[in-house]
Amino acid sequence: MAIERTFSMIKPDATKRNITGKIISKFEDAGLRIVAQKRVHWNKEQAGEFYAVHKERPFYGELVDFMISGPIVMQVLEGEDAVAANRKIMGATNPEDADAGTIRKEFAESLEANSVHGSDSPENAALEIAMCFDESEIVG
Ligand code: IDP
Ligand code: MG
Repeated sequence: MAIERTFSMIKPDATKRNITGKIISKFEDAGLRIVAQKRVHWNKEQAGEFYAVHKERPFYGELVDFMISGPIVMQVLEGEDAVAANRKIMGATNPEDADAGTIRKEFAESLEANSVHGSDSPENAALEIAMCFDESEIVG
């Protein structure tokens, strides 16, 4: 196993409910380190660009509107097998399918408002990190 970096976001449903600390604890308790972090409020263009991969899916418009409905917290997580480890800590996309103890099982409100985003591959992690952080903002 290698030390890896992945991109993570805490979504507007979670910032709204003031539970960012509870979510961040899940990453740290599992051994991932936060090596970059910032709170931002995206505009439609930024959210649309980030989720462009889902442009053809029926929920794209609603997803973009949800992602600009409040602030988000972006972070770079570092640790062993960070991409897969983060996906495991997050749980399944639909909270109804998520395992006990995962972030989405404990905190998500719905399939859309599911509290966190995490990169799904090392390649996408690199792209998403580069899209959202300058190299100088990442402090390992
Ligand atoms: P992931 O976040 O687990 O990687 P994706 O399939 O990449 O899941 O979908 C991106 C995001 O789009 C999900 O986290 C969720 O917020 C939203 N989403 C996915 N499927 C649906 C759907 O069927 N209806 C509404 N929103 C959805
Ligand atoms: Mg995804």
